[in-house]
Amino acid sequence: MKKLISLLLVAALCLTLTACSDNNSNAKKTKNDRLVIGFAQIGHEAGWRDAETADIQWYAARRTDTIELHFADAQGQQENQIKAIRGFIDMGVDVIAFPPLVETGWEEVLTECKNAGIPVILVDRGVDDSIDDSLYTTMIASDHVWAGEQAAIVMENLLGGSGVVVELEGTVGASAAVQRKQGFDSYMAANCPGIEIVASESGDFTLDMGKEVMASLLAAYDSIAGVFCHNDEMAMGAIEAIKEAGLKPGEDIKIVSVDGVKGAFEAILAGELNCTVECTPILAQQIFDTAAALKAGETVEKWIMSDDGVYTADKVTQELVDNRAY
Ligand code: GYE
Repeated sequence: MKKLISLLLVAALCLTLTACSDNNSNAKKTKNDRLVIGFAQIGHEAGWRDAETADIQWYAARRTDTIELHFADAQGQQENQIKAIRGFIDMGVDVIAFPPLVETGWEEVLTECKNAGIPVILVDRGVDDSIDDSLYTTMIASDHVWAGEQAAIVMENLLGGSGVVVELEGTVGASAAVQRKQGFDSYMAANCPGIEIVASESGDFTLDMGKEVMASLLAAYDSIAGVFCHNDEMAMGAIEAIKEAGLKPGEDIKIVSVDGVKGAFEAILAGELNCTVECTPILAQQIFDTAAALKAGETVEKWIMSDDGVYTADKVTQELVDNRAY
């Protein structure tokens, strides 16, 4: 009898132990099981970038059981982005993501990422073509050359094929600026002999600079018929400068820009902006899904391209503005 009791006790103990170990394996994921991702943001030059940041932080904050986000703000300095990336390497994150402030100067730190075996996702901007493309894994971004071409086609129609045009460029050396310019200028050169681009200057993607540069161009040229702004923020500045010069934005001077932020749609409804070519900053889901795939050892496309639209006045309604996510 005693034997039987001890046998039963041992059996009960085994069952308990099994239950315990099962419990353990079902327990909440430990920290290391989470997708650890380092994001080195450029800074917050305008609403567009703030929307991108908010989307990423919001997305990660709702999934803290599976995602561990380390977010750095480089305050507009490439060297700070590089520092942040090196910090992520030291931490041993699973994936590093960042929008390269400018196209050049990344070889060294990208090589360090590669040597550490950490995949890199470029976000919203690219790096120079001459960089060995094995140094990054993929890019999640809009097609900026396409955006420039679309802006040129719309401008050509707005001007009826002839007139003087000026261009407000984005941050010097940023792929988003270089490629939008390339798309716009080459379309114009190939298709619009009657349109002359008389000036092209950087407004650094900001409203204040856009306004300042536009004011100086208005003082230098009195026959400007159109302005292509590399982002909506500079278009807002240009609108202010045009008004201050006693002219009507959208009528006396046609304005086409890029991004598709809510404020641009409002300006289109007000008749002060003629078109915005979309470039979505809502990239979080793609960033985290891609990072998870990379952590799982999957291969992904080299360029995950956003699906953007072209918004001329005929396509913009109050409903569209009200439902705009950014
Ligand atoms: O268009 C602009 C921002 O890199 C695509 O950067 C991004 C651009 C965006 O400052 O508004």
